[in-house]
Amino acid sequence: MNTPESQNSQLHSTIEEISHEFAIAGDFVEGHEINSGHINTTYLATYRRESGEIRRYILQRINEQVFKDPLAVMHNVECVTRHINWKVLRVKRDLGGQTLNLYPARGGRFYARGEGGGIWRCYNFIEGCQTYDIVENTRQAYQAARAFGSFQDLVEDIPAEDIIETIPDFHHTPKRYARLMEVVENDPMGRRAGVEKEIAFVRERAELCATLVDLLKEGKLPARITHNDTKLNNVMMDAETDEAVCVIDLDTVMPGLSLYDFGDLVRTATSPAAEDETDLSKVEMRMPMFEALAEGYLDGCDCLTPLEIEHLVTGGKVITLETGIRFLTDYLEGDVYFKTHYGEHNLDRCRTQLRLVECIEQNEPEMRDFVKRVSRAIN
Ligand code: ADP
Ligand code: GN1
Ligand code: MG
Repeated sequence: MNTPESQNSQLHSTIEEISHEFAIAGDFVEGHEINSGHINTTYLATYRRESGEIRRYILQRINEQVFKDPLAVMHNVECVTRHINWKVLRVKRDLGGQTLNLYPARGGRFYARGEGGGIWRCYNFIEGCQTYDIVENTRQAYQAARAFGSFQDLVEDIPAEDIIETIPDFHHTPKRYARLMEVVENDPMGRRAGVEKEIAFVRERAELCATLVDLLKEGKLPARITHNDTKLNNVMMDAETDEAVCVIDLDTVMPGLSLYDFGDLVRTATSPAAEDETDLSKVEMRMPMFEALAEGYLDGCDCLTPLEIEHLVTGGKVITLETGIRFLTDYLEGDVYFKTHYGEHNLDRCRTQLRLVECIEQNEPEMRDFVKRVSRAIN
């Protein structure tokens, strides 16, 4: 029978089996799934060493629907973790003392093939920390932004040719827009009639989509190696002090624009509403959070050009619109990309994003003024 107990013991044996592929010492104690990400399958596995010491590990299966070439993802993650460990040692950046490390697997690789051929990897569990889906105070906002800013400086000198573009045009917002319009046209699931308002909202902002990509094309913004998925729950924060300890989720580290990285912090750390909140009156631009983000990012990152700083707010607006577009596209396509937990999940997510775009538009002059003031104070 498929009871919760039997499901649990099945999960345990899956986790134990895959963890045996990696260089982990001791006996398996327990395991469970972590559900905060939208992409990979993530398990926490606990082991007891001979000495009695408890050690925890993250086991993760790369989502091959999203990452068509998982070994290229592993190549990038290996390169980035090695580079960061080197830099932390040589340049002694204060990163709270924990970095992300891959555990070796059989055959000298850093990945193992699970049942059905899936690619798994194993990381150290970042201890004493937690992730947040919603920022509770300005200290968390500042800390998260400073960590991602300092991550930008850490990866800045990875040679671009060492990194594979695992999802081409990941943050090419005009292409995301064009794809949405294609799906709207084909309407494969017959869902279009229910989302005309959202489609119109996006259409009205077609020009905004190209703003940053155009500046890149014109050579006015630098192409950098960036994280590309700087949502709030991709940074581990000390559970007692709220200090940001370690940036995680390195799968999308690729050439990109720093403004999308700052922007995704604005998208995920300014509103008190969950990404899938259905009461849109709760979506809000909290200026103190935005201010803490701008201060934190600028404190963490030394490499930004004046034009990048000038466009920090644009970054927030564009990626929030882009993420709304991506959720809407996935909804119209039948929920094939993001993990969803109910039928209209992607649509609910899309609506909070579009509402937040409006909130950013309403607060834009104030946000831009603040960036000007804080960047003058730093220089
Ligand atoms: P996804 O791509 O699905 O978002 P993540 O790599 O972000 O996958 O992992 C999902 C969640 O698992 C994170 O939000 C975090 O809570 C937890 N997690 C991932 N890696 C670690 C780690 N090394 N230590 C502790 N928790 C982790
Ligand atoms: C996904 O993997 P996760 O949950 O950290 C997505 C991001 C989106 C985000 C929206 C590889 O991030 O691009 O902005 O969901 N990651 C990928 O919440 O597509
Ligand atoms: Mg994640």
